[in-house]
Amino acid sequence: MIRKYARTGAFGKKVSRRSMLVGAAAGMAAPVVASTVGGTTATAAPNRAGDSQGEIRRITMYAEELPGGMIGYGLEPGKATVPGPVLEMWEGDTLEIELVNNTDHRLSIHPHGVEYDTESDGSPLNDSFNNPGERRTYIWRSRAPYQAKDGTWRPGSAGYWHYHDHAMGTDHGTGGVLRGLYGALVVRRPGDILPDRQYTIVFNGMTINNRVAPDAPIFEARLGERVEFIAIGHGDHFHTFHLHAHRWADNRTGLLSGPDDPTPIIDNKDLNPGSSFGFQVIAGEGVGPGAWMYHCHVQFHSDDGMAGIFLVRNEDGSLPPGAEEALERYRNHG
Ligand SMILES: [Cu+2]
Repeated sequence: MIRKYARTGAFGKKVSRRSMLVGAAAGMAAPVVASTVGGTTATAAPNRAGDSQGEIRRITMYAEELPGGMIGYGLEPGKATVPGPVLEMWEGDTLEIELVNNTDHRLSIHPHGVEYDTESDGSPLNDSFNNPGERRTYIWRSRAPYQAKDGTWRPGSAGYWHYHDHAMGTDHGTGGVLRGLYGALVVRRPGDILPDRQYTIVFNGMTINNRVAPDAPIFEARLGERVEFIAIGHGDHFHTFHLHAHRWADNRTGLLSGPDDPTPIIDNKDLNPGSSFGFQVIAGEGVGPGAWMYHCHVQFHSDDGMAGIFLVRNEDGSLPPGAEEALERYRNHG
C-alpha cells in the first residue's frame, strides 16, 4: 500500500485533506509476493511557514466490526482496518475527529502526544466516549516548541504517537485495544522529510497488528525508497522491535542532523505497552534488496509468531534472487 503525501506547495493548500491526513490502510500489508509495488518518486519535504498559526482540519472516522472478531477504525463506512489509518498533523494544527460508532459496544478514541480537553479525553472517567450508534467529536490540538513564562523551553507536539480506544470492555479500553481499535498518529515539524511509504507495526499482546506468522504483515518497498515505520506497543507483554539490515538514530525522527550528531544508532528498541516510536530508512541501502525480517526480539515471542517480512524489491519492482525462497520459508514459519 502506498502512502501518498503532499508533495508540493504549502501543506494544506494544494492537496486534499484526505490525502494529507491519512495513509490508505497504511498499516495493512500488501498481498504476499503477487503484488507489485507501485512506483513513487522521492520527494522534497513540503515546508509550511514557521509562523503559521496552524490549521483546523476535520475528519470523520468510523468504528466498525471486522471479520475474525476484530474491530477497526476507518475513514469511510466499510473501510475500517487494523491498525486504523495513520492520522497526521503539523505542529500547530488542530484535528477535529467526528467518531461514528457503528458497533454495539461503547468505545472512544484517545490520543497520545497531543493536547485536548477533558471532553475529548476518550475515557469513561471523563464521560468521554461513544455509546453504540452514537457520533461524537474529539478535538486534538498540537503546538510548536514554546518558551514558558519562566523562560524555559517546553516541548512541541512533534513525534510518532498513537491513538486507541479507551472505553470498550473496561474503562481503559482493554477490550477495544485487544480487538484492534488502535492506530498511528504522526505530528510533524515544518521541514521534516516525508517518506515514500509508511507502515504501522503494532505489537499487541502476542500479535503483530492482531496477526501472527506466517500471516503477520509483509511490508513492501523498492530498493532506495524512503520508508517510514511507526512502531506501537499494546497489551500485557514487554517487547523489543528489531529490523534486519537497517538502522536508525534513536531520536524523534530516526535521522541524524549531520555526520557529528552523537545520537545513538540502533536497530532494536523496546516496544512496551503504550509506547511508540518511528523512524525512516532507505530500503535496502547498503545491503541490497531482499526479504528482511522484522520481529520481536523476545525469543519465545518471535518463535510464537511475532515475526514478519520487510520485502525490499529491486528498483523495477521485481524480486531479487532468493527472496521467493525466503518468503516460502516464512510461509512455513512455526
Ligand atoms: Cu515480544
